[in-house]
Amino acid sequence: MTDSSHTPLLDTIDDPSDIRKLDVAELRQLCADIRTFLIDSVARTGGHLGAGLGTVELAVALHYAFQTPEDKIIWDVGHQAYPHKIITGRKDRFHTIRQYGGISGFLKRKESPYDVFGAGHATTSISAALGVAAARDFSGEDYRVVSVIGDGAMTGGMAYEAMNNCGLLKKNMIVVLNDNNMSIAPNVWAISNYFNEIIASPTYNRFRANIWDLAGKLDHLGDRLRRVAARLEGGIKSVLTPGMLFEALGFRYFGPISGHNVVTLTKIFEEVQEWSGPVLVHVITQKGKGYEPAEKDGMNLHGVSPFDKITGKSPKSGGAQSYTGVFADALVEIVKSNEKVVGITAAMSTGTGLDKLQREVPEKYFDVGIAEQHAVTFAAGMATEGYIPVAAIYSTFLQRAFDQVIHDVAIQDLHVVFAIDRGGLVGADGPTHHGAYDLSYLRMIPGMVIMAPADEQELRDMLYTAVELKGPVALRYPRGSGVGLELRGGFEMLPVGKGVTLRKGSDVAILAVGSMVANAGKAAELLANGGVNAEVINMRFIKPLDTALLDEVASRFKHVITVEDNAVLGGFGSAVAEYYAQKHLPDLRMKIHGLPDDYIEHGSQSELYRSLGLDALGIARTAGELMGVTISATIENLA
Ligand SMILES: Cc1ncc(C[n+]2csc(CCOP(=O)(O)OP(=O)(O)O)c2C)c(N)n1
Repeated sequence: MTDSSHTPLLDTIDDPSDIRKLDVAELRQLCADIRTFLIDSVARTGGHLGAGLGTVELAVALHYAFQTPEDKIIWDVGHQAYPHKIITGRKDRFHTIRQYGGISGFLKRKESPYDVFGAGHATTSISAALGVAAARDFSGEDYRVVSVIGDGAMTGGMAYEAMNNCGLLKKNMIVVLNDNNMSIAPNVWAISNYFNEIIASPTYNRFRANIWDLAGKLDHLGDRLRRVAARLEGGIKSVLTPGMLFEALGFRYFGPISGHNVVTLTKIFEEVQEWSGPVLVHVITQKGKGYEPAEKDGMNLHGVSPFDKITGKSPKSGGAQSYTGVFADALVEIVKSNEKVVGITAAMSTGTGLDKLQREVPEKYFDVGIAEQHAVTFAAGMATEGYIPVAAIYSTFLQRAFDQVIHDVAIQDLHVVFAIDRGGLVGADGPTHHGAYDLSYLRMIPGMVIMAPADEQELRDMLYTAVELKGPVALRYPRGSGVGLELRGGFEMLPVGKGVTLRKGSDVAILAVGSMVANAGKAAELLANGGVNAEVINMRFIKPLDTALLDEVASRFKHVITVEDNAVLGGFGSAVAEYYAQKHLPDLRMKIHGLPDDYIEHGSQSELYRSLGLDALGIARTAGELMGVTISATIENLA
C-alpha cells in the first residue's frame, strides 16, 4: 500500500482463509509484515498504535486456529483490533481508517462479518461472548466463541459480572486475557500485582520452566499440553499459578503464556478449543511491541496523530490551549486553594488532564480504573463526608454511570461536580465516542445544574462556580482547542441560571450553548451581510434555564432558533421548547438545531459539524429557512 512497505506475505492475504493456507512456520513472517504495514499506515493517518502492535500475533493465531467467521472472535474496546482488521478484508481500505467515509477505528458489525460485536467502550466482550454462546446452544450449533479482553478492561466491574455468569452457565467459550500491564496509562488493576508476585516466585518459575522445556522437546505439542493441563488441573497449579482467581469463578485457566510467539499461541488455541466449559487463556503481551519509539514511550504511543516513522514523533500542533488543558490547570489551582476538593478519573488521566493533578497534588488524585459507575458512587461517598469530588469523565463514558448519577448522587442531593469532557462530536473516534447525549440524560434529573462554557475563560469560571455550589453540578465542554482567549487570573462566580446576550438583533434570536456559541456569532455576521439582524445569546446554563431571558426573547422575536452540539431529542432546545410550550405563544416560530436522531459517523469534527449544518454557514442557513429568507450566494461565499 505504501511505497516504503515491503509486505510480500501480507500482500497475499485477503482474509483469514488465506492465512489458514499458510504453513504455521510462515506465520512469523506474516506477523512481521503486519507490523510493518500497521506502522506505515498509522504513521500516515494517525490512530491507535500501541495496543495493536501488541496483538499482531494474537490476531494471527486466533484467525489461524479458529474457523472465522463461523467461529466468533469478540474483541473488547476495539482500538487494539487493527491487526484483526488488516487480515479480515480491510487491508486495502486501511488508509481510510477514522476518516470521513472511511473505515472505523473500532469494531463495527456493519463493516465486516468478522466484527462479531461492535465496541468502542471497554469491558463488554465477556458478556457479549457469553450471550453469543448461549444463543449458539439454543440454536444447536457448534461454533467456537472467543472473547479477547485487556487487563485494563478487567478493572471494569462488568467483566466480573460476566465471569460469574460464565461459571454458572458453563457454556463452551474461551476468554483470552491480553495482559500488557497497561490501560491507556499504566494500569491500576490490583489483581495484576497478585499475578506479578506469583509469576516472579522462584517455585512457580521452576515449575513452569520444566513444563515448557518438556513441551519444547516433544513434537506432539497437543498431547503434551493436554498432559500438562491435566497435571495443572490436578491441583499443583492452584497452589502455584495465577489461575486461582479465575478458577474460583468457574473457568479453566491456562497461562500465563507469551503473546508474541505466534506458533505456540496457535497450538495452544488449537488445543484449548477442544476443552469444555469456560476457559481462560492468559496471554502476556507488550504494548508497542516491535516498534522502538512505542516500546519506549510512557503511554506506548496509545493514540497518535500522523508521525515520523523514524522518531515516532508527531509534529507539534500550535494554536489555542485545549479545553482539557484549561480544565486541568483550573482544577489544580482550585485543589491547591480548597483542601476539600479532589479529582477522580476512570482510567483517563491524560485524556481528562487529571495527570496534571496527579503530578502536582497526588494525594488528591484518584484513578479508579475503567469503572465509571464506581467512580460516581465513590465520589458520592466522599461527598457525604464533606469533600467535593470533581469526577472528570468523558460524556460518552458517563453514560455507563447513569443510575449512579441519579441514585447515588442526585437523589441524595450530594455535591459532586461532573466535569464532562468530550461533550459534542469528538471526530475520528465516531459514534461510540461522540458526547451526543449528556444534556439529554442529565437534564431530566431533578436538582441537577448543567452548564456549558462558550470559551475557555467560562470553563474556568464554571468549574469554580460548580465547586462553590451545592448539590450535583455538571459542566460539559468539547474536545479540542478553546477559542484562543487570553485568560485572566483568578475565578469569577457565575450567576446560576443566567445567560448573556452577546449581540443585539431584531429579526431572529439565536440561543446557543457551549461550543455552538462561537458558530452562532459567526452565523450572525453572515446573516447581517444578507440583511438579517440576528440576536445571539450565550445561554450558559442548560439547567436551570434563564426563563426571564426567554420571556424577554419571546416578547421581542417571532423567530427563535436554539443551537447545540447535543441530540435535539431531550437536549437544550427541547428545554427551551418545553418552557415556551407552557406560555401559549401562537406567533413564535422556533427551530431546534442540533444533532439529529441518528448515529453520527466518524470524520474530523469540522467535517461532521459542517455536514450537519452546525457550522456558521449551516446555522445561518437554518435561521434563514426559519424566517423564509434565502441565504444569498454572497453569504455562501463569505463563509
Ligand atoms: C467504558 C470506557 N471507559 C474508558 C475507555 C477509554 N479507554 C480506551 S482503551 C482504554 C484502556 C484499555 O486497556 P486494556 O483493556 O488493557 O487494553 P490495551 O489498550 O492494553 O490493549 C481505555 C481506558 C473506554 N474505551 N471505555
